[in-house]
Amino acid sequence: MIVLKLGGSVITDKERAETLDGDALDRAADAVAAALETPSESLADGLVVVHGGGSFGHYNASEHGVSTTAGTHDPTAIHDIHGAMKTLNAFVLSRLLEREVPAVPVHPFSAGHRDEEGELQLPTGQVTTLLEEGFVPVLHGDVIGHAGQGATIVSGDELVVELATSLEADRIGLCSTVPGVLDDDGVIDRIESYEAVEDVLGESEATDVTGGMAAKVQALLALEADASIFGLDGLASFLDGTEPGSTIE
Ligand code: IP8
Repeated sequence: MIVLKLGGSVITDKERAETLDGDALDRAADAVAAALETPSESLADGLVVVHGGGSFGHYNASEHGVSTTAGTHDPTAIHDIHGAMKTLNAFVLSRLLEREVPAVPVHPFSAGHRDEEGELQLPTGQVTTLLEEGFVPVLHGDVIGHAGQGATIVSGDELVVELATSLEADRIGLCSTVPGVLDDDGVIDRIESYEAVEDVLGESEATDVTGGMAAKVQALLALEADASIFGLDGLASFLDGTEPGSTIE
């Protein structure tokens, strides 16, 4: 099976609070729908989609001073952040449903937590059951209960890592605003270690409480399965079984 992340910056306008990039989301939904119509081998056991926050979660999170480590006990902050993410999730679901993709929501706030060490604990029984029943579960970066901290942010990237590990994903795809991890010569085809790319990895410029490309690459390197980072132009070919963009081994 495939775990696919649609970056928040891809499907939203990250410069303007709570603004969807409808055209980009349509293109992503078209690619997913087309791939599911004639599934490649790695799609035979299903697809889990995770989307990030973009302008829907990060503004609320930074307004309330909440990050992956700085928590809140303010229920209003939790409602604001979770509410924004549910709004974006509803947009993603409806664009997929319009194309007859059997997409259903799984909200991390109600499914998991962080323990005292800050480790994400995410039971996945609902996701596997939904997959086996032919659905496409759609999760998203969220706010989540955190022992000793109230609630903190869980990024879509963390969810991807957790899901890929516990569901033993065959392939992992991160659809990003860039065509891959870039150095001066363009897209880096294969990445085998963090040290090899450390110098070229920058931080995300727009409001982002969960870290940029460096954090993504580090997390993906730790995974058993190969992961690909690619732009929207590469999504259809990734779902068809090729490795566009950068492959993190
Ligand atoms: O965009 C974070 O998810 P990400 C979501 O995948 C929130 O980092 C609520 C800020």
